Amino acid sequence: MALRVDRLWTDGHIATMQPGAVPYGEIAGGAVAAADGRIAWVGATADLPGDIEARERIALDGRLVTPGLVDCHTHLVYAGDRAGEFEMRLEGASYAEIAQAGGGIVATVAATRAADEDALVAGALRRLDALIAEGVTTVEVKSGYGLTPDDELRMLRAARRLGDEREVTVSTTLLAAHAVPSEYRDDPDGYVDLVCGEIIPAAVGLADAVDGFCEGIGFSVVQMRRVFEAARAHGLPVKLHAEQLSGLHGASLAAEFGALSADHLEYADESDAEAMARAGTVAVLLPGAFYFLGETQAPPVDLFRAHGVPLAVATDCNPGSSPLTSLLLAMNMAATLFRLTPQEALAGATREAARALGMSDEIGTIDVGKSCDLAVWDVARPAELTYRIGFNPLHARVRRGR
Ligand code: DI6
Ligand code: FE
Repeated sequence: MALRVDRLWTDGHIATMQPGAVPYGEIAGGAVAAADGRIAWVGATADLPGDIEARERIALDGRLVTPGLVDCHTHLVYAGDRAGEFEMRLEGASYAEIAQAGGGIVATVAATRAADEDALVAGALRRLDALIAEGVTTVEVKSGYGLTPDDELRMLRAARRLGDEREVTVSTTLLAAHAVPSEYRDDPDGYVDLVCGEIIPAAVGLADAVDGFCEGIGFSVVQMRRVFEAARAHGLPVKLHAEQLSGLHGASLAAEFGALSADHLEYADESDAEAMARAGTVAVLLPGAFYFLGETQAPPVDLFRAHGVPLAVATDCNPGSSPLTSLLLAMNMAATLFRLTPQEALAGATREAARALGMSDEIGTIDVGKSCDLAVWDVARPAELTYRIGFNPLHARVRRGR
């Protein structure tokens, strides 16, 4: 019986990103076919079944094809900006000092609470469009600038709407445990009660996961344990901002709860790496925040490699610590600042980012049966995606076969 497909791309240089002995899972002179939005066939063009019937054929002329990029850690939805704080930091104040003085995250909270859902969507779309222009087909979006039940839910609804407004898959994360809002300044545990007792239950159905900021200026390991227990009770997977500015072993706590990922990780140690490896928790590296805050302690990539912890790379796009809307630049920074190989950087923005979202069955590699999300690039070699700084070689982007 003839193989009937909707679209057939031929003569591409395909980086399937399938794990194995072949770097990048490369297929020279490759072809990919899409049927009903899914990958129906992938292999060498010369090996295509002779009776394949395609409604549309597209010759790629040797262009590179990768899985659509996956940005697995963003805070795309927020209002206002923090350029003034950037100026303060350049005049000598630290990120933590600004946060303690009532700036930082809580400043964005005030602006976000004042914005309605349409305004949040409109602001986020500008940033999302920059990601999409570079081949991103799946994006994770966190709440965390509302910090009341209504404001957190409004952020999640805005995040979900991004997926209606654009051809992109959105994974939503409840980050109510991002900062203690000013009205709870004298009762942080009271805020944790609110997160566990009200906000998490209300977010079921709107959030795909629960996150927190485990830090001296955020929440302690003891407080995060309560948040994770509430998430577990409501059937939601967890992830955590951990060891960004200090080593509290939040990454080990995340691993104990079988977290999808632990993110940042500059101050993680070997015990954290061991725990993450055992749990299959992905290390999401966020070089944009490291760069923008002028940090000097890089995450222990060698330890992660030694223990077999999967490595992902994301933008952490947010107004305070990483106003970055280029996943390609994050990949370049992961290589230059954290010494990832170009192959690790591309896997980190495709296969491992998909794993960090719990979406490995659907996206992240070019494999038969997965969603046909592709990026076609005007470059010859996969390493070029990580090599250039501030250059966008995207030729075409395909989501669900279209
Ligand atoms: N760590 C970060 O890098 C962002 N959130 C977090 O927990 C920063 C968010 C902000 O400064 O607005
Ligand atoms: Fe973040």
